[in-house]
Amino acid sequence: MTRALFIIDVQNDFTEGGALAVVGGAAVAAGISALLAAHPQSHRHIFASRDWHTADSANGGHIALAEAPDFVTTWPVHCVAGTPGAEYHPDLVLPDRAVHIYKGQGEPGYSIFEGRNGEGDTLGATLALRGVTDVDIVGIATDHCVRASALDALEHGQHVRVFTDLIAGVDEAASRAALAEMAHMGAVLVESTTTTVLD
Ligand code: VGL
Repeated sequence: MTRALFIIDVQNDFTEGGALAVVGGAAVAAGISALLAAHPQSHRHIFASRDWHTADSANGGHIALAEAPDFVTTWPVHCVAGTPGAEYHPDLVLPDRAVHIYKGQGEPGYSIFEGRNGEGDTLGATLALRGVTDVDIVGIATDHCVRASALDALEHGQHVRVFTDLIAGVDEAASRAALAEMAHMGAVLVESTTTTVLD
């Protein structure tokens, strides 16, 4: 087994005070840092994604520029590449070996599999190269980018776990539905604090 951790979009704009604030986002940042500090060896590979949207662009219909966003498929301007809102939340402490994945450049880009590392490699290619078989997923938002990333990871043949104490969602009902869908498709939902989960 070769295990990877996906840290999805723990960015200032998705946490309290951000342009698309998700309640509980800052706590997720701190919780992930605590997990990494307590279990530095538990994941051989760490991939952290950031929404990295193009400025002054609808990014493929994802961002409502003129009309009001519906907060389901259209959103206020958020995570513009290179701005403070697109940075990781300050309570997220990543090890140097973390691979940074940029996604949503001119497109919605919900799934981390739609992103690329700094060299332009897709995540799917990098996972295959590194022999990753198992993926644990944490981050924001449960009902959007966490959901899409988990479903894509399953599609890529990974064993997938979602750490339910280290995610935060935009909408409560949609997040519940997303968790049910992920589980139905084969993801294991588990708290990161469960004994043996990170052995
Ligand atoms: C996300 C809404 C809009 C996410 C991204 O990271 O889950 N949610 N864009």
